[in-house]
Amino acid sequence: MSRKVIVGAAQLGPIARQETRRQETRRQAVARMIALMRQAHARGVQLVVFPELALTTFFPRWYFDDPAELDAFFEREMPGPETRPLFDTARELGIGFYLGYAELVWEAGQARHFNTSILVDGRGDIVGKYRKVHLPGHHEHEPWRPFQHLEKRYFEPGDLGFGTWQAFGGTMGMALCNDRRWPETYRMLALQGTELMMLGYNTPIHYPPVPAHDHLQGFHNHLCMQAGAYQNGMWVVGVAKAGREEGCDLLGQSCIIAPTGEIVAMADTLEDELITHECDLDRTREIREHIFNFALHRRPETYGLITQPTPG
Ligand code: ING
Repeated sequence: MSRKVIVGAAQLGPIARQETRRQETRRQAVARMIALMRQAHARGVQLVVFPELALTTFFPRWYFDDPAELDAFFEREMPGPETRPLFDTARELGIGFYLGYAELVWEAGQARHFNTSILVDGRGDIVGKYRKVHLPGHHEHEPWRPFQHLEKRYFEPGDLGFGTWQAFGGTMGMALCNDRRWPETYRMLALQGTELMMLGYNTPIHYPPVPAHDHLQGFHNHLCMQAGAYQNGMWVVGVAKAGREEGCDLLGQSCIIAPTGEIVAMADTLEDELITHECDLDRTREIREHIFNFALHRRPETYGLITQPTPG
């Protein structure tokens, strides 16, 4: 009997920066996400995927030297007062979700900051957590840029590695934004049996270091995810925070990609938008048992360089 899971990619439009009214921003974002969950329920969806940093505006676009101002964008507990309605709705509707958010956690008396995602099941329980491995951007304030991309300053590299979780009838994997550009992300998850990889992204159209590539952002976005899906025989769900957010144009084109690399559903607005697809997890076998049968065809003894520290 085939294992089909109806997946919803819940793209979000811009989220304003209202750091003076922290709760309102979060509450507004949560209310928008709950509306998308209810839309998803009406369409038989079992798993909803939200974007990266889905509770606030993409704050790494600014330089903050006041730690308190920066920490206002982070969640100290999950669920917390403003996010608990998401979990309650998951339980009410029997729908699971992926949520990207900024995680502030105290460990051994140290405040740790991560760009994090969680996987929540249809009972409203957290079944998995991932912390972003590939942090793009820069660490120091670079005033020459029209906007900053200070993920290297505000987040620590993820310390949980690439994990998988048994949920929604199959093996699920998570990633975040820039991770989707690195082939290692997909291969690490596929080697652990991932059948569906989900990720959120906040991708500015303008890339200050190489503006000549701005018009290629959409192409590169799909190129990476379609290649990753095909070369690893897995479903890939990529979900944008989209639109003009605080003056910065963010890429949309959220999509659901089959193990063949085909885009089977794509958003066509830059706002809150739900796209869905019935993903047959057994279709991963057409790829993983043939063209990319790892046991038959891979030659890891020749790949040693890939795990060596980057020279230079
Ligand atoms: N954003 C971007 C991403 O990897 C970026 C950073 C933008 C890289 C444009 C290259 C080009 O999609 C995040 N949040 O990683």
